[in-house]
Amino acid sequence: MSTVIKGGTIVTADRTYKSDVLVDGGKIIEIGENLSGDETLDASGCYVMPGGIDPHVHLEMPFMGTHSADNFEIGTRAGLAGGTTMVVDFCLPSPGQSMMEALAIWQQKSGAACSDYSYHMAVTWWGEQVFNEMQEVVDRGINTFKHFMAYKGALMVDDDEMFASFQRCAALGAMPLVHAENGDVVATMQQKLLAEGNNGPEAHSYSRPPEVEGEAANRAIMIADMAGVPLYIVHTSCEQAHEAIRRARQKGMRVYGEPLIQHLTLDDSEYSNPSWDHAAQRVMSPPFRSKQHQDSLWAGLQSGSLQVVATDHCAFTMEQKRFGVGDFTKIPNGTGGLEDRMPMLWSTGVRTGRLTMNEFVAVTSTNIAKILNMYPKKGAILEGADADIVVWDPNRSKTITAANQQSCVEYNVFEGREVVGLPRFTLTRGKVAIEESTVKTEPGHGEFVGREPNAPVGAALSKWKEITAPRKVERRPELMPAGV
Ligand code: DUC
Ligand code: ZN
Ligand code: ZN
Ligand code: ZN
Repeated sequence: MSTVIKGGTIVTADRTYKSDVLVDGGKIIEIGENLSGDETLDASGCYVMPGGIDPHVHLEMPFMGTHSADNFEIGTRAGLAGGTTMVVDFCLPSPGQSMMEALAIWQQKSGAACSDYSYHMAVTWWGEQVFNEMQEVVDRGINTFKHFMAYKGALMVDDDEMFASFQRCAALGAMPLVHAENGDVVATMQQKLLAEGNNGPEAHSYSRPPEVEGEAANRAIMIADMAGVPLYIVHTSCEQAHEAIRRARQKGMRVYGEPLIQHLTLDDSEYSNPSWDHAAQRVMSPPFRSKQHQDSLWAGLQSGSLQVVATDHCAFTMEQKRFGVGDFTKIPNGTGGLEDRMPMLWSTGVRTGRLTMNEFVAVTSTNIAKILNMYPKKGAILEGADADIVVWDPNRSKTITAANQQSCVEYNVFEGREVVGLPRFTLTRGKVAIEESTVKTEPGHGEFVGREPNAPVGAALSKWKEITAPRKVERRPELMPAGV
């Protein structure tokens, strides 16, 4: 059965034009005037855009003694409700666990996904087994490897491990991702704050200042350049990390930065709220920053030094957050955002004039589809592309509230925000999953999206330079120190 999206204005990362879109068999089969199909979706007054891609989510992830509350079914439904048609989750082997074993667990968890999905693989420990398995992971369509520079004693990898893994990525044509925070400094600051009696959620943000993130971002960039590999820095939240990315890019390095919608729109005054629950709900890493850091992130999206807006969706219930009463280091780190990313960015970005509509599409969908090597299957309104489409009504509005959200947690960090700009329809591979406030999602409809290596083997240079092989210098015997 074919579907025609009629009377709308197509908005892509490149251009804006009036046209109909004909969809069949899960794909866009024609773009043109006066098209007809078995079913017609009225897009008049709407923008027809590539569905959003959220490249940073944690669904049902084991973490900090519990697991994140939204599973793949709930998380992908929340995404679709807000115009996001694909998510990329992090497959997280526990230290010592085989990547293949972890992948099998993730494949089982994602079986009920309502939209398409992919994975990044995390390198949480290092050894010959990991080195070998990375090839198998790439063969299974996963071309990105995540490294935690924080969470000491748990997920964190040291510099020697990171350097070894980055070189392996270069050899495989894969790209490393980093969570950039200096885990040693964070651990020391946490102990100091607790010893001084600072045990509330506000101390979480004191233990992870912007310098901690800037230092790690700089370090990861230099190590990536030495390994000759591009680098993607997740949840870039502050000027210090953004500055490191800008400088690297100006020098010709392929370094990408990903601000979160939370860091763009919520600031560190949230931690001063007199309610413990309110502050703890907003505990995530990196923490929310001051207004100056927000301005820096917006400027990065506008100038192109930052390329992607994600969520790091990692929702915990109040019961889980309260594990940290009396000790902020035990509050599970994470906030939700999957359902709200697109409406919040439209409202605070496009409606304020900070982003054009085309830039909105670029940072919510097209840029990451290219970076992850899945364009134009995803991230495009083109004939032959997957029909992952959002028909965006710029005049639909709502007040965000936990009472009406898809996420299973009982609060929302954007509670009370008025958003203008919402999906009229969200289509996942041609199927209407959302029609205004009616949810028609199908658990299990989602498919895994495999991604080829980004670059030919050994060619994933971070910048255009020849890496010179070490050359031993021949020295004249009479100029050698005596006795050698
Ligand atoms: N930060 C969070 O807040 N949650 C999940 C993992 C992370 O790095
Ligand atoms: Zn569990
Ligand atoms: Zn992280
Ligand atoms: Zn994350």
